[in-house]
Amino acid sequence: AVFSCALSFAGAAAAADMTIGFSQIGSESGWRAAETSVSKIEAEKRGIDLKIADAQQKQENQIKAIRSFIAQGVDAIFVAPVVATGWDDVLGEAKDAEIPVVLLDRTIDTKDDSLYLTAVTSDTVHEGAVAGEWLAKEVAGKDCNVVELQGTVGSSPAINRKKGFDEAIASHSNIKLIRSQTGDFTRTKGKEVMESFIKAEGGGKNICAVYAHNDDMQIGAIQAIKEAGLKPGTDILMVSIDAVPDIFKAMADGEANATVELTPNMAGPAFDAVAAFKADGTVPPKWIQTESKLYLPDTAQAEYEARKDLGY
Ligand code: GZL
Repeated sequence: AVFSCALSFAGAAAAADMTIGFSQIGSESGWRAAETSVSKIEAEKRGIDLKIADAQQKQENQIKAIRSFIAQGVDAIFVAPVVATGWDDVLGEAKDAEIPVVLLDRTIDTKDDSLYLTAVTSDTVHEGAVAGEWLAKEVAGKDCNVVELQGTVGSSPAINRKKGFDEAIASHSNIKLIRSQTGDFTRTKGKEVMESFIKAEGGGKNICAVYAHNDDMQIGAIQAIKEAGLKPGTDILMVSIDAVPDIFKAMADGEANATVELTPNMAGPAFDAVAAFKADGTVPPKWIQTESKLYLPDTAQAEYEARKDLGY
């Protein structure tokens, strides 16, 4: 927070005539849609020409988009990397063209962190830990079989949210992770996988909780649980991540129990970091971290109201 408000006037002026290419993953979740709409608002505020390329969740489309932005000679490139590996070559081409790259909301596996100026992301391991610690506290020592809906295979949030949750429940022998599968961060897949978990676990009676790596898969799971004749939020505890309006609606209806916030405004701090870098060479920290606050049903209605018009 200190860094981003240290933006100099020169930085603000530099922003005004910048063109930035944004290789966006797609619109797999409500959160992703909000990130796109918020990045447009933030660009508008700064007079930045933002060109967004939707990759339909395919890495090859992101690589094509990045190459096109390089050919256009944009001032900077933002990437939300759909998976963590396979970026060194194309980001090396951006580096050779002296175009700064900023990673948004996900990170990459690379030995060469000079390939990007900074990464604006939450601590996704911590998000998983917050979810695990909440569940441990909620069940208070009672036996609890958990099923997990993982995000996109190979993406940094899916890898890290699993890691954080596993570490948090490791010291609670009463909590057992009995099934874990990817729902690819989407409502449809989240529902399908939850239906298979319910079928495999005694019609759902054997399931005490669902941990979903994002709220969209959790909303699909809620539908599956209700169609199986069970009550999500009471028969089965529901904890997930993103803090999208629809999870707050579910909480207000007693169908979800906890969510961990992920701000959709990753682009704002990224714009400011690039503007300062362009204006006077200010090098930002390699990681600009956004916060991960836990939300419970007691504030659900107010949080729903606060988010419902943000383009989720
Ligand atoms: C996490 C972000 C994830 C969201 C999902 O930082 O990359 O991608 O949690 C989205 O909703 O699909």
